[in-house]
Amino acid sequence: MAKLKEKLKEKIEAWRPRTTRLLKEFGNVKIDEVTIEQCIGGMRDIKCLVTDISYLDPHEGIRFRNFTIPELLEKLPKAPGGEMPYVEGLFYLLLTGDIPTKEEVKEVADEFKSRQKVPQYILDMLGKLPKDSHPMAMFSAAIVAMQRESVYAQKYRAGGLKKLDYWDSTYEDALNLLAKLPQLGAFIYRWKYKNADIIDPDPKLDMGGNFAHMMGIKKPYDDVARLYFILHSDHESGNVSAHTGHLIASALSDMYYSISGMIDGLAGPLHGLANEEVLRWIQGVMDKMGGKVPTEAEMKQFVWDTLKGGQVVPGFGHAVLRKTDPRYAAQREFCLKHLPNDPLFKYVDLLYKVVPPILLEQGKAKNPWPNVDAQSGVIQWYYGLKEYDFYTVLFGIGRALGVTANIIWDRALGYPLERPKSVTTAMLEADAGIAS
Ligand code: CMX
Repeated sequence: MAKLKEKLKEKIEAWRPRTTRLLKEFGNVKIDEVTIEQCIGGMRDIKCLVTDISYLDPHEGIRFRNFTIPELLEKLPKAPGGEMPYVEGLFYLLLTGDIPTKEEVKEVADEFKSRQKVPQYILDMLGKLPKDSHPMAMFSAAIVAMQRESVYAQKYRAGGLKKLDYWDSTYEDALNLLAKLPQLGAFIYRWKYKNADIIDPDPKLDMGGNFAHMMGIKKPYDDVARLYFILHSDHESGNVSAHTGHLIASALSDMYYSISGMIDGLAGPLHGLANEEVLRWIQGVMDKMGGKVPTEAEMKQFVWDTLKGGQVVPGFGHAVLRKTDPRYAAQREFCLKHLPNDPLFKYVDLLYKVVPPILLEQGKAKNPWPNVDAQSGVIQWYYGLKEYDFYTVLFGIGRALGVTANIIWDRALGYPLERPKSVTTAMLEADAGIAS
């Protein structure tokens, strides 16, 4: 058994009694109550999911296994000659809670390399889709079409699999799938936008390095890829993509179904697609400005026009955060270091200045500050990835790291089928004392 899996097994066995005890001895303890506003309003803030992999504090931002983003970027082992940590090390941390050594990172990287080859039938299938299919639809279709590879589904069907062992073959599915996502993403990109001039994976490279190589983008794009995948990996369990993955897996659907579904949720403009929307919005402004950077007053007018047109300002606001997203801040720091004079960065920087006061003045958004998506397109654009409808695929590759880690733990701790209860409007009216 590989060392990571062995270590994970030990961690799981040590953790299980905590969950079992909570359920058996304290199952009736109340941790929250639900209002009508929460019931109609998308279940905001209701505490009804458990994960130990990341926690989102509204005023601090995300912690992965209790580490903030700056701590992670400092502590995780880095690729030689690069500024950013190995993505494989982040995955190790998400799964085990421990910062890996260089050797432990190498072991995960070797595992990924041995599993990275995407089956030819998937590449053939992608090649038959219409060229104007959205990259997220292609990505999701490719993942679900690989479902026949699921080790867990095969074992489940064969019978005799014990519930406490579900996590083991789920772990195999996670590694098999994660290892293939960079090639799948890069294939979609090169097939759709680069005349199907496909670049094969390089078995010597780590996940970020290999992705940059297959995309055909030179250094430091390998570091950009590492940064992206790490920043987007997890944001606790209640966001649409993570929650969708968890929900599907709770029916004991395998990793391929779960991750394909989570990609579909990520593809919404209120969620991961916002990074594409930000670029589309800025391009619209640039066209109107004939390419020059608007003055503050002009930019304010564009923002107000968007709001008055009934649209949201993409890249701003958040369902949980109440401050500037630390994932935004990490990317802004990267921009200040590597591309401070880039015109697009200047646009984004100007938006950082003008949008929050406008959203505050409008008085609707609970959080006027930028989220991860406000900044992420700029770096991609700068390094030559200008096809912005591809950006959410990058988010998806990263998010799969967190969602797969969560699903493995869901299975390890025996979390049951998810099944919240719905009520009718008449029942809510009765609760409110206004029933006719
Ligand atoms: N621009 C304009 N209005 C906004 C806004 C924004 N950026 N953010 C929130 N609002 C509005 C909402 O549309 C809502 O209006 P209505 O009452 O008319 O429906 C009101 O403010 C209250 O919303 P909220 O409670 O502050 O925010 P939600 O939890 O409902 O939604 C989010 C959160 C992210 C969907 C929302 O802020 C938004 O639409 N932002 C723009 C899209 C975006 O950047 N999404 C990416 C989020 C990060 C990610 O998941 O990738």
